[in-house]
Amino acid sequence: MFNLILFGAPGVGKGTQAKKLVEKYGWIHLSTGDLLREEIKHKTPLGLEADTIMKKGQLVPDEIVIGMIGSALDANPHAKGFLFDGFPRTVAQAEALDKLLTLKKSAISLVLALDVAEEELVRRLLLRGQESNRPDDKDETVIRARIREYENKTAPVAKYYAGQGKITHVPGEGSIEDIFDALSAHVNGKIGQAA
Ligand code: B4P
Repeated sequence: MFNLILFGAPGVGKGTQAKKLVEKYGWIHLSTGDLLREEIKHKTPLGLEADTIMKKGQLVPDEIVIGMIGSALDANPHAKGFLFDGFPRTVAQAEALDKLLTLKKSAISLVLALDVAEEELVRRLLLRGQESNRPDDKDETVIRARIREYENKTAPVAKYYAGQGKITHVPGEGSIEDIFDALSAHVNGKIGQAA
């Protein structure tokens, strides 16, 4: 089983590249952002709680997202691999993911981290805010709060995977196709090593 984490700040291109990668490699796409937005859409108790937090640009509590990922792993016992998009976002989530995968006799194969400058992140997210209904993309103050949350709570996750020798950094500025080709080359290299 091949398990990839796409890592990076809000707006770095995780969701965009994840869609293309799962189409190419046939993995199951697990985006905690998408799962949370589904809960919000259906006005579930979890969704109502997450909505207030996400509108402020903060991270949803670890136990909620870890529970969602655990259920999604259980729901796909025959998957050939998973692409984790927007998860893990804290070291506690990363540790929980390692434990969940160990229970399934599996592990993270590779972490690809996209790097983009802050002003470009803000530009992209404000643009998406004009084109979509995402309330967290409409206000620059909220976007910058998300980037601060990333620096404080999510960036340390990169060190966690560096300690395991699993993380590779890829430039996230340029055309979507060129970035996709670079990500695919790293995946192919890793699959080749495993074969
Ligand atoms: P997410 O849904 O994960 O969203 P995101 O990080 O803001 O965006 P993403 O990175 O996927 O977007 P992309 O760059 O593809 O999270 C939203 C919120 O959910 C979080 O703030 C948090 O509250 C909560 N949450 C989610 N997971 C959580 C977790 N594990 N723990 C706790 N809380 C959690 O796209 C951005 C824009 O850039 C798009 O419009 C795209 O078209 C554009 N773009 C992409 N690539 C480009 C390129 N190369 N050039 C120009 N534009 C590009």
